[in-house]
Amino acid sequence: MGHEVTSIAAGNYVAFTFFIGTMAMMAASVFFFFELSTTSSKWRTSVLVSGIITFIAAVHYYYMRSYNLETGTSPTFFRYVDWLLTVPLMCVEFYLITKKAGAKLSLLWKLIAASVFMLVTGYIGEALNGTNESSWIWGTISSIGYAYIVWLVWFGDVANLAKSSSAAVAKANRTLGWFVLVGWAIYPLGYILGTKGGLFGTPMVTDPAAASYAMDIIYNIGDAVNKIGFGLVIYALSRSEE
Ligand SMILES: *C/C=C(C)/C=C/C=C(C)/C=C/C1=C(C)CCCC1(C)C
Repeated sequence: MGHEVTSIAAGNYVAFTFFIGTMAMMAASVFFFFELSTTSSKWRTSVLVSGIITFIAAVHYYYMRSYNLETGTSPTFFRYVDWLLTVPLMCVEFYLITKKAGAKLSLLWKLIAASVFMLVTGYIGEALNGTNESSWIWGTISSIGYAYIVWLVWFGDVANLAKSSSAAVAKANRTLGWFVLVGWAIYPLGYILGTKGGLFGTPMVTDPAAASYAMDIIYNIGDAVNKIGFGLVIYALSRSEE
């Protein structure tokens, strides 16, 4: 512990963002869980899912922080396990808010399938091809899943159902849509900087250690913005509409 604390304090920015990430995710989980008791039953499951998302992330961040301190490398495996659990749960949030307007389970499965496709191909690119020039090909394949989610939320079934729902749901969906379009775009940026294939085969950061540093910091910022931000949009919805 003493050793861990000193090596975080000694200007290790990556470890510091893992540390802050752990704290932020823990604090957000406590907040969402405690607020459940004053949340109307209509929105309780949605706010609960917000808390589960940040809680799962808090546990992974705790592990990733130690992993990063002990090995000095990116915790790629834990990162993707976290995402494989939390991103489908974010898809569940879209399903839950549009369910009353008639969202079917098939829509939930479309969202989940697209997110798993995006993440599995991203993992192949990062864990198995991150140190060779072809990583950009996997990043591009992964982006197809990402683009499909953006499309569903902005123009597809999610958008249409949200529009035919209450004004509060329509507004929440638009805000969540911005998170998916802009907030989630932080991740491919981390991937471009952190893998050797970078931009169409050209490494953006040539030193491998610096590349993995850049990638972890960007992913950690992305997670804080998106997981906590998503949860707060759902929370605001639960407060604006009883
Ligand atoms: C809480 C975690 C979230 C919201 C993670 C989202 C991750 C992505 C949107 C990742 C996307 C990627 C691409 C679009 C291409 C390159 C590979 C990925 C997996 C980084």
